[in-house]
Amino acid sequence: MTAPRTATGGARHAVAGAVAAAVALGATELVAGALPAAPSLVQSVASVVIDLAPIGVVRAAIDTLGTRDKPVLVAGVVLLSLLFGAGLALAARRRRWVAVLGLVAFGVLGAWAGARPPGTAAWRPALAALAGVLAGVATLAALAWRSAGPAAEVTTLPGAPASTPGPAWKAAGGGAPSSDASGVPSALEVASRRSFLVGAGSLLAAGAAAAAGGRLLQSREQVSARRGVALPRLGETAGPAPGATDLDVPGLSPFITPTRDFYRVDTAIFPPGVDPRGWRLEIGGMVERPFQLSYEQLLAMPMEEHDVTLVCVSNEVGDRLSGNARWRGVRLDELLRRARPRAGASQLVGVSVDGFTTGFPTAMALDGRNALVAVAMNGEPLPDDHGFPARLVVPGVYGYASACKWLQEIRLDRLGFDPYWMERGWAAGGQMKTMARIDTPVVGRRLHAGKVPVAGVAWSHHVGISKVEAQIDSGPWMPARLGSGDPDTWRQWVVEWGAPAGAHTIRARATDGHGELQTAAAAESFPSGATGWHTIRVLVT
Ligand SMILES: Nc1nc2c(c(=O)[nH]1)N[C@H]1C(S)=C(S)[C@@H](COP(=O)(O)O)O[C@H]1N2
Ligand SMILES: [Mo]
Repeated sequence: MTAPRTATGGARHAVAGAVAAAVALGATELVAGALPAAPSLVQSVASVVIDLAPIGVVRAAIDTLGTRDKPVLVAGVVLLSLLFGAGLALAARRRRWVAVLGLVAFGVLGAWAGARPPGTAAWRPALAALAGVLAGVATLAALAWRSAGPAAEVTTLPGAPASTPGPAWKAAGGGAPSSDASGVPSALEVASRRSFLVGAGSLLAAGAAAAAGGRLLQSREQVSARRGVALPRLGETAGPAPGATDLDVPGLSPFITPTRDFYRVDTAIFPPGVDPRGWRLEIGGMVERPFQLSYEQLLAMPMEEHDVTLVCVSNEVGDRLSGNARWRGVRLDELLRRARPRAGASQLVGVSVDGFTTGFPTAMALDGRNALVAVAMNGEPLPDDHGFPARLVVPGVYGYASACKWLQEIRLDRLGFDPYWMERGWAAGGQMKTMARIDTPVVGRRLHAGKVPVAGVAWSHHVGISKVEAQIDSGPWMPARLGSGDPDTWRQWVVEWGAPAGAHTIRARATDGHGELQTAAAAESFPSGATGWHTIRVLVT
């Protein structure tokens, strides 16, 4: 073989390998989607990456990518798989069993990752992996192994010479059947390359379609699991009607965050997709009378609805990892009274179906605040992303310590137990810090001299906001007009600014319901939540 042909062959094998990996992934997704309660193997492998990655790396990823960390991780797993496939096909040019072995190893990894969560039936991920291995090997065979040479491939392309009048065809001198010394590809080579690319392209499309179909089946399964969920009607509705209290300022966060815009932070690649029929909530641990509730029993209990602002402890000053929703659910203190916590049960631990845990002082759940086991958000059953079928919502406590999604157990424990993020160095307790955020103007956006509203939201830890002030450059602090709200929600604020041309610094600070001014001391989010006055620079022209 001449050198140029070897290079072409190498590229072909690499492409064939990458396509084989893509088809293999597509097949696993399709089979996983078709089987009830089977996990996506791509998602499972990504979960392994999250679990095994050093905590600093996970933190850095969340810091830089925010809520996009998961799509990026999944894309990374897919990309690495394609590279692995390409490398494998190259390594297997002379020994095909190397590729078969590599694909089998790939499948075993996927099956293992898929079977890791406790309670998963191992045969389902195994079956999905097997489909992937078979599809991968078949793809490699079709693309890289089937033909002995270009002549064999060209016959698969009917009418090839007539339909390939491209420049290469012309350069080859009207149909010379072999490469000439100048390295110009022959007609047969051009035809065979086309046939290869068409084949590779079609298989890639088939793999993508299989993956999309699998995802669709999986989401259908989750939706059908939730169908027929009838939420009980409330006798009275707490709080003002959604939107009624909004200060009308363009660019300002609405008082109630629409569910689709609500931030999402969790360790799950995709939400677990809980089937409410088999789901039970257990209230146990250090209690006199442990008990269990089915979804129906939970829904039959007296419900309350409250507006509560959730904040993620990873929210740096000015970040958007917070949202305000109308939550409906059963009072946590009622459930605790029924279970009767024992002396020394100083921590309330939330356990998720995916093993994630939260924990905060039991006393906070019993001090009269509106802590809920929530089943609905903004008038709808909780979406999968936000914890279906039930989650904890505890005013004034950061999400990592309290807001357990896909809740499976409320376990009373001692303070010595470290929940998921505490085990990884974040502070115990989790009480929220007072914060004022400037939503508008937006840094980098062009501003015209004249009336410019400065507006945002401010929240405090179950104490509420009594005052927000904004300052332009080193001018006086100007009190903001406040929107309504209660101790457990953020409040919108706005200051009308007559903006002169030039570069300006805008600062905002809040005072809580006890009259305490938000600290100016800047601290990053780790380990107990960011502090400092949100400060932005804008240019007015
Ligand atoms: N099961 C589970 N629940 C969880 C988490 C998680 O990783 N897994 N993350 C917590 C964190 S850190 C936050 S800030 C909130 C976010 O809730 P949201 O995604 O509904 O906004 O969920 C909490 N509950
Ligand atoms: Mo969080």
